[in-house]
Amino acid sequence: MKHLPFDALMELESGVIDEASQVINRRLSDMPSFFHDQDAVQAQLEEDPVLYRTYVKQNPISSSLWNIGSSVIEPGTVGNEYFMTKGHFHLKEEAPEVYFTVSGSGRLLLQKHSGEIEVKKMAPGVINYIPGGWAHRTVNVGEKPLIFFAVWPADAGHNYGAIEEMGFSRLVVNDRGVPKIIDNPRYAPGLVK
Ligand code: S6P
Ligand code: ZN
Repeated sequence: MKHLPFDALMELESGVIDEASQVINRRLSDMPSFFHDQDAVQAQLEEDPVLYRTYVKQNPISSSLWNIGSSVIEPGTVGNEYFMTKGHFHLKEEAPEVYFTVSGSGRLLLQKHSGEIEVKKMAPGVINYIPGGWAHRTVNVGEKPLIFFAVWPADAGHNYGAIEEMGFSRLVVNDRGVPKIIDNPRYAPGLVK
């Protein structure tokens, strides 16, 4: 298999990767069950805000071993829960990932199947290493977009179902303007491997 060099340009202001091969827009209606306050979800579904966008660039000439991408999470809340990504395990469980935050302020939730959880800060310049076997979700706790760059093995794949079923054991909520980590009352460990 041939692996050829390629370049990409990420606009630092917007997080957009030029000529991305895939652009994913996620609105509230794409993930209503992921938020704990279902009354707030119903109330905000009419407006159906875009929560985040992801730009993925694959080697256009040969299949590459790595995907590169960026994500832009808008500021805002559903009820008191900050806008966030769905979160996922990689289908290929051992596949790791690296995030580099360009701008904004966030939290990275990391959780293993065993329930072990860690919460990391995301801020400009911070590099987060996500080992294989840890589900990962990013949360924008600031007032402007949270923009980060990511690199991960091209064959990692995404398992969203496990997180949709069991959730993360912690929620990140806006408590009078301050981000707070609280227990998730709907956390259902053991439902899914
Ligand atoms: C891919 C990587 C990111 C996320 C993106 C959106 O492995 O972790 O590019 O896909 O941040 O999150 P999610 O959970 O909706 O895929
Ligand atoms: Zn990932």
